[in-house]
Amino acid sequence: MGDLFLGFDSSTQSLTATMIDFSERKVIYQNSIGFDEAFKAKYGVTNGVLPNKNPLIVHAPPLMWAEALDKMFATMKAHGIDFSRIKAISGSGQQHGSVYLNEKFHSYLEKMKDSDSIVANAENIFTRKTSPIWMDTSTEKECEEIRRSLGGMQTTVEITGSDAFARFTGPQIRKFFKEERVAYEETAIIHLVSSFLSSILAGVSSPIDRGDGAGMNLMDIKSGKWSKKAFEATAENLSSKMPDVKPCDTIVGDINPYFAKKYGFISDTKCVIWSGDNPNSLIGVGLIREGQAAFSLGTSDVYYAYMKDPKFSDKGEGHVFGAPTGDYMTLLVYLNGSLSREKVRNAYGLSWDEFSNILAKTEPGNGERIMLPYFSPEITPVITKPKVMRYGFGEKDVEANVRGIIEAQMLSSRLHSEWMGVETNTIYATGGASKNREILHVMSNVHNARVYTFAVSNSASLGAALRAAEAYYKQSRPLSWESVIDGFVHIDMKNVIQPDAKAVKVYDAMLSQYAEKEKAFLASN
Ligand code: XUL
Repeated sequence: MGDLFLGFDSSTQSLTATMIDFSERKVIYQNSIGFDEAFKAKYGVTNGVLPNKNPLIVHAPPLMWAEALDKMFATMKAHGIDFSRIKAISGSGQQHGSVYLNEKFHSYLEKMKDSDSIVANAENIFTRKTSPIWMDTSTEKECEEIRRSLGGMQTTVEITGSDAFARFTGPQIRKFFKEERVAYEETAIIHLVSSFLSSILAGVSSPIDRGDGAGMNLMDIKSGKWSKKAFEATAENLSSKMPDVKPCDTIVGDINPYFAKKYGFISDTKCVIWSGDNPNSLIGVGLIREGQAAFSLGTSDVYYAYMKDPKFSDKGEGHVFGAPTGDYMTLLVYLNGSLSREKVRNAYGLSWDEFSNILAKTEPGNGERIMLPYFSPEITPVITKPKVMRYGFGEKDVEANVRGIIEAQMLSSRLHSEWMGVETNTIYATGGASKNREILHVMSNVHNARVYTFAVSNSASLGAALRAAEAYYKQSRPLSWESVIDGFVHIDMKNVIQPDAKAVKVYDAMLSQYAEKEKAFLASN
């Protein structure tokens, strides 16, 4: 029996816990609590978020995230978990979401130590009752103001690692500052989802980690410190409201006595700073070297990679975040992921098997037919007025549409990741659609890379548990990241997909055609 470490993932729709036995190199417990199932009646959420008349506004109740943490511990206790063996805990938060608190947050955390409820004394701690999250797109105006004040898109990217994006925290803070000035002035602390939950767990207001801090348009990406210029571009007096930003291996403190007493933790169980879900996933899928990328095919598709030194897109595409290794990671988010694949499948009444069969029997390159797959608004590239474009075929041609959407998604990920300047030879495919091997063949051929799949899911909470272990051991005997992840990342070696040289050639030639079509569409849209 070895040391145990616990990792959480507080995502949009659920809280997941992953517990590992570090010396046995095993995940020994996994569980998820869906927010709707557990809290719909109390908090009124649907898919984890609050309904709003304005589709651009997407908020969630922050106290629900804290309550879920308590509920998870209670569930684990009921499952017979021995909390006294857990040495350290960390977690992931959905990135960009923000929590606005007044001075009473400190006394709330203090009082919690002797309380038996996580919600007691919490009703008056928030200056913004609900938290804007990453799905909120209501801050385009504030993005433009921040961008302009920082000297344009390119300098915004070079200072903060990303252009100003609607879902990023800085633009959300600016909107609050402009629209609710009194409440903004009453705000003493602005936390991310990650640092808010890190605070609850440790019983003290937590710093923000450098990995997640990079998703705010407020941090200087190269120094890993807050950017004075970005603060000034965002809101008055912001520096007094922001927690410190700290490296990803920071130990925030010992566990909040509230949890120690209620669940039987030893009092010096370490709370390691929480990070964003994407930096944690980087570790959870084992991306610790250049040339490796991961493609998560889910509701939105996310393409991300480890990066040694920061490089920036001159078109403002994608993001550079801090990696838990102390280096960097890059990320592209596509809103037209699974939902768009499903739209095509449903339009022709196909099963997923039939969809795959069409991919298997049709030729790479789709007979020079190209689709631009903007079924809904898109982030990469930014499309606000969605439209599906079909070049050389019509809506009725089932086969061309099926191959068209998958090739478009893969060509777009290659095109828009070129600025990362990394020759990708390995892609780890995760997410629901990674079960579809025909989709992975297209991925492999478009990127000319080997594609691997995984036996383990929940990469963000696993990554958080591994980060907890790394930070814990660093106190006495630092471990290399190779040895931290060794044995935890289970790649399915029997089912590796190798690129096919002929198809690779077809896609090499098709890339510039795709880029031209996209450019023309963007110019006219
Ligand atoms: C990343 C992003 C999402 C959220 C989802 O920039 O917006 O991946 O982190 O949890």
